[in-house]
Amino acid sequence: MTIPIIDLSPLWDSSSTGLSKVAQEFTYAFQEIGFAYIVNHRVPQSIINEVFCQHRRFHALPLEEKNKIRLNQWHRGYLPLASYQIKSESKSKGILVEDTKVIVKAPNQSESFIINHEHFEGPSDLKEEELYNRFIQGPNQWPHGMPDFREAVLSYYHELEKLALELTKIFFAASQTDFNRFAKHFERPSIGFRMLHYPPQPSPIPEGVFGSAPHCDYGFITILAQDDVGGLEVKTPNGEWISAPNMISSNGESAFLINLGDSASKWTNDCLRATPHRVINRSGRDRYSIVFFWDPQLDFPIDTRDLGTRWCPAEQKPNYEPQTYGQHLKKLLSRNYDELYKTIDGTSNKDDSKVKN
Ligand SMILES: O=C(O)CCC(=O)C(=O)O
Ligand SMILES: [Fe+2]
Repeated sequence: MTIPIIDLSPLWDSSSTGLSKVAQEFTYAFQEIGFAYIVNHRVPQSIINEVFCQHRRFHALPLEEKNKIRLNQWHRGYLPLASYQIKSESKSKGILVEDTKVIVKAPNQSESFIINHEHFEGPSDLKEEELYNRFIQGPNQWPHGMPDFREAVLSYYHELEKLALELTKIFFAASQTDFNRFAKHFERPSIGFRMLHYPPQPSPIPEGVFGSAPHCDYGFITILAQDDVGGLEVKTPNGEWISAPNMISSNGESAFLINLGDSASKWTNDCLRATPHRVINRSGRDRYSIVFFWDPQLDFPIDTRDLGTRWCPAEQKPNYEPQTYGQHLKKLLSRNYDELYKTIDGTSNKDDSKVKN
């Protein structure tokens, strides 16, 4: 089994036939394997090159410098090497695919710089502190004295916002549902943005030690860029792990890898796959990747019935009860990061009442 390549070119002629052609390829990719490369994505290569250059600069800083912006309770900032261990198990169609408790023996062998969307949700008369106390809302942190870093990261981030919106339209076309009915839920999306550095894992690599332990992403759509070191692996439906290296398309541009998160899969009643993936850095070299998690607003209701009958016929009961994206995300994030939040800030994000519904 190989990871399909979706050429986005037909999308840019703005015709509905272009969109439906791409949507067909998207449907095939996400019914079959749950990962795809996208080419002709229109993100300038110069912006990709620059963000990777700044990515390396940031992680080359002394630990003391990076620790000045340690991850805070808003889940923004620097996450040191081996500081958290994945605990959420991965399911597909309700069946356990990765039993994390059994498989994972050590924290993830990576360090990250993380920013998220910066807007704040809530009534306009709420005070800033109250907005910050809402789940996952808060200010980003930036390394001091590195304006070029910030500029490169934000240029890339804004390009990926545009691309993610196009991918969302493809998702809706694949679901035979009018995107315009849902567009408002993506006006202030929940975005997670993570620049990961994986030092070489010392050989022999013990079983259960991963750069990134097997997991499914939590949200809607993920867009991944990586260097040429390799190490990312994707689990096919028949249980085989296949490698998903960086791909340079025929026009010389880096392709992106895309995948769906749990919430998108649940929304399609498990018809489109959220696929487990992992990183093991066996290369002996440092690996750098950038992950862009694009999700709807936190108050977005995930309800299969809203997608008409494309994924769940009217007479069939959906596999999941409706819930908001915020409820879904909070459950998964707190499972994996709760201890970390406590150790850094003495606070816990366990209190569900802070999720905005
Ligand atoms: O670094 C990678 O290639 C994958 C990272 C990943 O899967 C994640 O952060 O969710
Ligand atoms: Fe992931």
